[in-house]
Amino acid sequence: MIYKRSSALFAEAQKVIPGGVNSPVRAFKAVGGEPIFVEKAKGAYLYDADGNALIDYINSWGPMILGHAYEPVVDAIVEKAKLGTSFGMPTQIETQIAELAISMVPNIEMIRFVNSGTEACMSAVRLARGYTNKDKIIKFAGCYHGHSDSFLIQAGSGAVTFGSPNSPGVTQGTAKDTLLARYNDLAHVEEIIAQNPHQIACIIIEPVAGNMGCISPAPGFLEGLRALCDAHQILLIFDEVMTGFRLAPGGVQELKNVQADIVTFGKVIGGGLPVGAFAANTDIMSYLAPLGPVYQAGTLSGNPLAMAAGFAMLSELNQRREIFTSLDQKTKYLHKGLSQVFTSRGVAHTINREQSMISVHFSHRPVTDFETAAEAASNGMFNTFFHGMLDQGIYIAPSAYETWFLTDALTYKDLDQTINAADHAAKLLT
Ligand code: KE4
Repeated sequence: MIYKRSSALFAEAQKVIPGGVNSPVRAFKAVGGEPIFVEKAKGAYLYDADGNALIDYINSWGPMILGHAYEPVVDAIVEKAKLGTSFGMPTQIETQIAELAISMVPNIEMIRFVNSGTEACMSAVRLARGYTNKDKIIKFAGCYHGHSDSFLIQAGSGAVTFGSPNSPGVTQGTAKDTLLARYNDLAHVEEIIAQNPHQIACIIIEPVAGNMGCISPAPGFLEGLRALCDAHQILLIFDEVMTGFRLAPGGVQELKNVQADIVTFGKVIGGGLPVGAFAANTDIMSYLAPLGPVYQAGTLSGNPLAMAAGFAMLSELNQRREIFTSLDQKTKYLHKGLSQVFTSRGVAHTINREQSMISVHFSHRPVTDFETAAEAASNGMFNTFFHGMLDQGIYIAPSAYETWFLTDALTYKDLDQTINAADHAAKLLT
């Protein structure tokens, strides 16, 4: 594949944007090489600045569950834009998407829209602290909840890739209130709670993790967290920015039948436009300004274009729930094909999958937490695999700490092409 134009665009970008990108993980720092500049996309395909067609397994890190430039979403944005793009005043579309989201997701009665997953998670933690009148939070090593100070304590995703678990700029005053637990280790959570009696406002977790590869909760783990939260008056926050409206219409609460107290959303809920949200029962949400004392605000929160895009996306997913089955079947097919390829090539591997989230780890050991994910990532095999796939026209996440997100626009022909590409890339690993 030729990337001359991307390379030239990258050189220009680096003069005026730090690292030439507006989000670090896009910079290919973890895998080496230069980022690819995309020109347009349609369905399961990206078309880059050099005219290469790539099968996309990032899909904007999750949102494009129905494929790029999905017509009902694009049409909704275009129609809405003709009526004005932002007012800083309430509009009916905000109520419509709120009602729809609440009808799809269990255990939520009210929802507040913001502009990113970071904002949703940051606001959810502030709400939990305000509601419980306690300061400390528990998060899990390898989980990423956005770049708010309280979360950049051995975060997953980009922060891990850059090997700066505690980002400069995060004060000790902030860091002291964030307690770190091991994912899938209930005893460790119990120990932390015992060490900080009556001080913990919330436990925030990716109920299916996606920022250290895809890692499922061990059987009983989420249920155990629920019981601990009930016993110690701690709020359980499910960060469903990635999993919400992707793993099931009602997200992981529906999939695993475990109830969170607050749920955060992003990505799919915005249909590709900047939207985040957090939701809970009326009692908790009534603590939010202007009703209650916990302040939270945003000029573009509930922006009509973003709401129209999200409403069109959620409406499609709500009406055509067979999409979730189709996505699961396609991902299962890919999982089987990849595993066959690696096995036939004698490449040690672990593939983790939950519905349409999947990740490949070149490790003999199961990947069940940050430590095992980091160990698998340390041998450099993923980076070789990444470039091998890219050379075959398959675009997967440029980091071993990320997850592949499938779109229902993928055909089985695309999946076969992906499996064949993996066979070529696997040869580079032997
Ligand atoms: P944003 O602020 O990037 O919209 O959302 C933060 C966030 C919160 N919670 C979870 C579970 C997330 O996965 C994310 C963001 N995900 C990364 C991909 N792993 C975004 C990609 C990027 O940083 O460019």
